[in-house]
Amino acid sequence: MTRLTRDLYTSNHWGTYCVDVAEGQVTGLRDFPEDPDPSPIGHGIVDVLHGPSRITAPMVRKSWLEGGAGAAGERRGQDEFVEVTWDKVNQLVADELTRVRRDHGNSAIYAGSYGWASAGRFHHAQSQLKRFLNCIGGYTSSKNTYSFAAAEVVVPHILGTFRGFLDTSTSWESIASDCELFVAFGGVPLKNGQISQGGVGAHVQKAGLQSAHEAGVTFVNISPLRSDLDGDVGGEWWPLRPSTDAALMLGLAHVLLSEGLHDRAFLDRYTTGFDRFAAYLKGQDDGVPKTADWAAKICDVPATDIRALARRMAASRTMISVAWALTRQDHGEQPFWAAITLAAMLGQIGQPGTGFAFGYSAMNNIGLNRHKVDFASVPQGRNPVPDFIPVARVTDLLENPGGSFEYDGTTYEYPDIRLVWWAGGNPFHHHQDLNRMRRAWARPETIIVNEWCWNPLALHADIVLPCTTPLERSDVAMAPKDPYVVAMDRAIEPVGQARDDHDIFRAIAARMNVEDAFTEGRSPQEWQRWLWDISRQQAAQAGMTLPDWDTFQRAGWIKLPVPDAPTIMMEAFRNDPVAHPLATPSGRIEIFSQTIHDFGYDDCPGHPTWMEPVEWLGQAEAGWSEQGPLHMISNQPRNKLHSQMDHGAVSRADRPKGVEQMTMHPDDARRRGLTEGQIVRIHNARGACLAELCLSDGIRPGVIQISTGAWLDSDGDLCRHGNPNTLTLDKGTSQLSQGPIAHSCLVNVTAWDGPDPVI
Ligand SMILES: Nc1nc2c(c(=O)[nH]1)N[C@H]1C(S)=C(S)[C@@H](COP(=O)(O)OP(=O)(O)OC[C@H]3O[C@@H](n4cnc5c(=O)[nH]c(N)nc54)[C@H](O)[C@@H]3O)O[C@H]1N2
Ligand SMILES: Nc1nc2c(c(=O)[nH]1)N[C@H]1C(S)=C(S)[C@@H](COP(=O)(O)OP(=O)(O)OC[C@H]3O[C@@H](n4cnc5c(=O)[nH]c(N)nc54)[C@H](O)[C@@H]3O)O[C@H]1N2
Ligand SMILES: [Mo]
Repeated sequence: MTRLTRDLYTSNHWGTYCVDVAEGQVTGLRDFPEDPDPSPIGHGIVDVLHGPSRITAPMVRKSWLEGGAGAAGERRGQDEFVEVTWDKVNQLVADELTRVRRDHGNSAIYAGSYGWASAGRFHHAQSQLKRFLNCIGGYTSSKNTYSFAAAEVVVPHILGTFRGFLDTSTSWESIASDCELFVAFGGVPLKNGQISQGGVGAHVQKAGLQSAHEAGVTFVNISPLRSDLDGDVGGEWWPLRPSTDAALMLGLAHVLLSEGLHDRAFLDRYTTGFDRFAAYLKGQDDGVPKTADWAAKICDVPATDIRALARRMAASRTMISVAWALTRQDHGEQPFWAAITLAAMLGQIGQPGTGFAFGYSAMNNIGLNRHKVDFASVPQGRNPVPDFIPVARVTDLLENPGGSFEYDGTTYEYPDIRLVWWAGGNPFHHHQDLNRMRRAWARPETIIVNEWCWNPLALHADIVLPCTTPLERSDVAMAPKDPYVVAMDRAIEPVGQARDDHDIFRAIAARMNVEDAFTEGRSPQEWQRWLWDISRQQAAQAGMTLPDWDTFQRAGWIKLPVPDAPTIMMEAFRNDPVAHPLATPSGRIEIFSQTIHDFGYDDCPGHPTWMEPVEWLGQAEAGWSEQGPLHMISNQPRNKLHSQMDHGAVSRADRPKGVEQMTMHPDDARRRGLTEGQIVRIHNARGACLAELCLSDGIRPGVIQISTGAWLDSDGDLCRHGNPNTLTLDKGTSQLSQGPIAHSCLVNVTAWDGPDPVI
């Protein structure tokens, strides 16, 4: 290949960068010139690529190596690892897969393997893992995400599709030109807009928000955190009690109904079931009218403000945004259903700048005006194993083989898992109640993990297969939700003996006589061209031209054209609901869903409903400190993506004392005799973690905030490093969706008088 005369590029979920290399090492990343608001997150990779936490050779846990499958159990996370050759590890893995399949069948392999891995169309860890396992008879899989499982299941019943509308959010241009009032449940968190799955060329959220502000849009930030709305746009802050948004929305809806401010014509033409919902609002079913006063008591915001906001919403061109976080709480289906219903009552859905949307700035692509292109992805093949779990039910799966669970109207059974394989995700980051998960994790006979760094997942595996990072392999970042397509250059040789995930699976496939099925005779380079050629055809169908592969490689990146007109969600449906019906049973917005009603779930009735969360501040329960419980918000970190590069410089810079920082209101600190900068212990019946205390009046009293992402560092049930998932509750949102509920969590906070945490 001819030497490139251009910059080297790398791309990941947090952005595109130019790579500087000297003597075979990455010396730094430079911001992508096209990006007006680059994220610092990417720079976190530089010092850890070759750092001490890098996994440089295949490793097997001593107890597993000596005692065989089933011998590691409780010793996971404890006994040492032994370095082995690739030859040896490949044989161990092939033999173990053969044993498990022969004795227990393929359903005994759990490879739901949830997680974000890295950007890159070919080297997508999960796709490679699943493709490989499908070549040998399949695996137990997982459904939905940790991001918004409740919405993924409930919204299709209401609107026909969730993803379809997530992908067509009304763009910022339309908000700037046509919105007057932007009501943001969970705010517009710019920290999250740094990310977009599969790659980002230019970050637009800050500019989008700013332009709307300059155009005169008024923002209302309904959130326990003031910082969920950028201070530059002003706006009002409504610090409601966490996990009560559904009640607030019902209160707003009741005002609209009782004052006749709802759009009856819209409801008649575009929705079904409003009367059933209205009966509930009026209290005809349960004797409790869902008035502003009723909502005020639950949410702890003044009833006069609720009434005033409802009237303003009806009198203005209003956009309602619901943060994805609202689904990650008990009954997380309800805030989204209630928000859609509220927007339907306002009658502005499908018009410029108004209606509703799911989570502006949850990622860079929400509100970004672009064409969606169905770029090709690695074909995963067919999985003949029907068994699956809703993704967040993984501990239940391991604890309860043969047990049953409900999901979207059907009863299923948990298979008996003997082998777990994770590639490209970190359950010791993402799952709730990690102490409970750690105990369940001792049950499978074998745990295999592909990782590049010694994070807690790798430390809890039996067989660790060292993989490359994107900087050590070539690929293409083509994210269907971003107009930039970027060549991901191989900047350096693989570190140590690390191999690409594809290559790891190829070698094991060879031992199991399925190499041809796995590779189809293509090299990684040939696969990438293949993906490119199909994507080129798909783009052409969408009216866009991708250059040929060689031209693209010479250029390093391209930008696809963006639409001339702003995107307006549900415009076609609004214009003609008969010609463009929704994919629901009625073809309309289902404010009442007969389907869900008929499932008979007491925790998810047939219309938006307020149900008390299992844990929330409205609860008077024993077991909390004298000062009362605190509600813990464990939201996304601003300085990294989840747990990735937590050991890198960017993440560590925000953590001068080594432990994660936690924010508390000064009044709560005073009541507990705590002072700024002190190390505290956050605890409840499920576990504990340490944190450095930061004080701020930008948080609702009674609430604390600690970002996710700190690598678990367990001392019994205490995490010395500040991982909040030692505290969160592992329970499904409801029997309908079984989504995770990290944000519904009560804790105590007390001074830590133990030794300083050593990380
Ligand atoms: N308390 C609480 N918990 C939460 C949340 C919350 O709000 N609060 N949010 C939830 C949400 S929305 C999500 S999406 C999850 C995220 O959870 P995850 O997606 O599991 O978190 P990541 O840290 O991104 O994990 C990705 C892993 O892939 C590895 N990796 C990167 N590139 C490669 C590669 O090329 N090959 C291989 N084999 N591995 C690679 C990284 O080192 C990392 O360990 O967390 C959830 N957990
Ligand atoms: N920098 C960075 N950006 C990210 C990620 C990351 O790890 N780092 N992760 C990405 C991923 S995978 C996802 S899914 C998205 C998630 O996007 P979101 O779900 O929007 O992310 P969160 O930060 O958990 O929550 C947003 C805000 O909701 C508020 N909130 C929490 N509970 C409540 C409540 O009960 N009511 C109200 N009104 N507000 C509440 C919190 O104050 C929080 O700051 O972010 C993406 N963006
Ligand atoms: Mo997510």
